[in-house]
Amino acid sequence: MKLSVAIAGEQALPSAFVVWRGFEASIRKAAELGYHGVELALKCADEIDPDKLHKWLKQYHLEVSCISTGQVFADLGLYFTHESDEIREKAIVVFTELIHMAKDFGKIVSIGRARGFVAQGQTREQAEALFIDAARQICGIADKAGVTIIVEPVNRYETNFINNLDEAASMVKRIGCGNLGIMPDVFHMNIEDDKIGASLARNGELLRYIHLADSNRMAPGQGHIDFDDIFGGLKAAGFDGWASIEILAKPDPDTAARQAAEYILPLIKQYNKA
Ligand code: LER
Ligand code: MN
Repeated sequence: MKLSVAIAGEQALPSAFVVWRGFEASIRKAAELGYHGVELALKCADEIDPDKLHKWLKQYHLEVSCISTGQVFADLGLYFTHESDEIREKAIVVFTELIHMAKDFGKIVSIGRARGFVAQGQTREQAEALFIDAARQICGIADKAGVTIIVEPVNRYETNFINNLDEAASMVKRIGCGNLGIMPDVFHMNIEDDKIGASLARNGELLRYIHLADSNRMAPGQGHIDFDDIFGGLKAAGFDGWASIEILAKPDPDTAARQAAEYILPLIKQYNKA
């Protein structure tokens, strides 16, 4: 397992849930703290110059773990359950560009809030059908590019659609694409799943990536989540992918990132030895 930290561009909204903003400085600081990679929270591919990104990653010996897409929803207002064909098609265009970028950077693209939700006046079946259709299109494009797509269950206060790992797993199986998996986020799991470690183990075959935060969305170690339970569940699942720190930048970005690295890096070292 390797550890990354979520970062975004200078202009990203507060809802980007990243520790640092500004790509070059974030990559440098992540390397200084011992992270192995950075997760890029992007709203579109032209937010970042690929040549500069290659240069900074090489200079600081870091990788991109994943491109995450919450801002496609939160900033651009695009999502896959929208009743408008035009909005859904725009969402697919933005995802297609991010998938092409991911060919060179991380080979994983997340579907977080851009999955959408069950809107008023829409039935759950209608929302599911729209999502399934869009997810199959996205996965087809990603498959040709050698990219994996991951669906993130998100808690009930943010969406009414795909809240826990069991729901994500049954949706992923219905969609039926080999390059589609799940990205658990333990902050959401702490609200929605029965037991975090047990749910990770039970859904292990579909885990491709994981977001780490504590119960209060502060750095791991600052709340009451049991990280031994999480690492035990991941071990039972045979997980060997990226864990990524996605937390509030409190008390300040540098402190939060340092607290997370100091708490999780030793656990990862131990995990990789066992
Ligand atoms: C994004 O990864 C996330 O976890 C969500 O809480 C954003 O709404
Ligand atoms: Mn998350």
